[in-house]
Amino acid sequence: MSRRAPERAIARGQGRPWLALAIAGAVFVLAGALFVVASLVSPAAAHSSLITSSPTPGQTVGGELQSIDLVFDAGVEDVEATFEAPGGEFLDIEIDQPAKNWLRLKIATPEQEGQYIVRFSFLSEDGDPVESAYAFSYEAAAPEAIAIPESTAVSSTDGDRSPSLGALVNMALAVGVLLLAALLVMRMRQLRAARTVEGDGP
Ligand SMILES: [Cu+2]
Repeated sequence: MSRRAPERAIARGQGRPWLALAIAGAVFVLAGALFVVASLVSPAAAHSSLITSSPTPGQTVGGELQSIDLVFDAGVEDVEATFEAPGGEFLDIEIDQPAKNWLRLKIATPEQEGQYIVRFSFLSEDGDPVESAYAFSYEAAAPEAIAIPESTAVSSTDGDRSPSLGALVNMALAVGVLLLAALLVMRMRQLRAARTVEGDGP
């Protein structure tokens, strides 16, 4: 009995490293594949949504309002927009796009006071079609709309200047998977060590 135990321990010790290596290898390959896929997919995965506008939704503005600015957190394409006056009449607009995430609807200063509705649709950076609308009020004597500083609009547009949330999530995922792999390898070693000791013992 006492002679067989060490033999068994050796036999196990020879078998386990392959299993541990195979599992660890598989996890590492999977982590690598995940990381590559995630980094390929993420630049196109941004869903563009409105982050700021001028006038802002619900705001009452006055003075010489000649443009409506919409700033998104990612680029927009194939933009369509309408501008509806208080009486339901659709006014002429000209759509300008100073940056890929920045729309400027050029309008004539409203002649009527009341609620105006801005409707817009576009293709998101991830290819999703988006439709949205908001209202603001115009009263000639009210303060003018605060223009969106160019730096705000352009810096929030540029995905290259700061890592996007998507990229951070991907990095966290990759680190998590690598950590799991490391833990797994450690656990396999512990188990093997424990079994070797068990086999040696009685
Ligand atoms: Cu989307």
